[in-house]
Amino acid sequence: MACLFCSIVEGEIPATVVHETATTLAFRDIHPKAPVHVLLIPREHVPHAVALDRDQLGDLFAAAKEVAEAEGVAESGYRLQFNTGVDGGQEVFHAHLHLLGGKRL
Ligand code: IU
Repeated sequence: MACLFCSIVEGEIPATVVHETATTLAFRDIHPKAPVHVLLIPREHVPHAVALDRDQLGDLFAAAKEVAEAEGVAESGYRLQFNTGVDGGQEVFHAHLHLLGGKRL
């Protein structure tokens, strides 16, 4: 089955991209649960967070820091969240780090 986030990486499905590097992409969540809600993903298909290698994890967290600064939430604080597996609430099986902020969560 086609992966939605791979399609976003390939530019086949539009997304509001806010940050990109050689290894990661960050775009706005289509159903934001906070004033700032950005998803950070590895360009490579990895099904869930626990399957990410150390480099991919490091790249995602480095990108999250940059996005938080660019979105103006670095000082006030924000939440970083991986939903992992069905019971963890994961709906899209391409690993993604949620960055939520802009209000008191
Ligand atoms: P989850 O951790 O797998 O539950 O998060 C998936 C997120 O992907 C969820 O917050 C959706 O709103 C979001 N999303 C999206 O941004 N664009 C889409 O086309 C689809 C889901 I489908």
